[in-house]
Amino acid sequence: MGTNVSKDDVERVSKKLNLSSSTTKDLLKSFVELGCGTTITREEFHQFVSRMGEISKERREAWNTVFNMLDLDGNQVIDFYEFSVAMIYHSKLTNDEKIENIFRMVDFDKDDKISYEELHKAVDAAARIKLAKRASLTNMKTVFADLAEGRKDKLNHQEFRNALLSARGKELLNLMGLL
Ligand SMILES: [Ca+2]
Ligand SMILES: [Ca+2]
Repeated sequence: MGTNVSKDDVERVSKKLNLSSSTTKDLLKSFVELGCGTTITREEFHQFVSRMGEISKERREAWNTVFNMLDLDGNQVIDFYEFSVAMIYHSKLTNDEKIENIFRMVDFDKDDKISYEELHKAVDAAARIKLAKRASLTNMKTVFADLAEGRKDKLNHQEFRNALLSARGKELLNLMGLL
């Protein structure tokens, strides 16, 4: 099967994510097998997810949010790099890279800050697709207040990084199924 992903894009993934050429090839193979050409559109993403089982309306909305989270640059398609980040999430990334990617995933409006609403939206979506425990959502306000040390309604890069490295932050990552 052919691919339209350019050599440069493949090299960028391999370099940026520090992957061996065989790992990169395997990822490219999975990407191509999704049959999406160079990028995955929102509709293709939904089709792919629905192949994994029946999708209720509520879950479709949650998957919409997941799509927004995977679309790190917010250009409405998932490219090979964004796909690779998602696929190797648990194994290959350093803590620093994970935190950087989580920041970009949760910053839905791309204003370079994380608000309570954004964090809640991310955890809620994770709960709906069963990555997170729903019950824990009730105290998200407290969690955010703790992360922000009660000082702010939005966290910038550095504050988010520090927050995620705290015990509360680890709890949050756990909650989102990201640890
Ligand atoms: Ca994108
Ligand atoms: Ca934001």
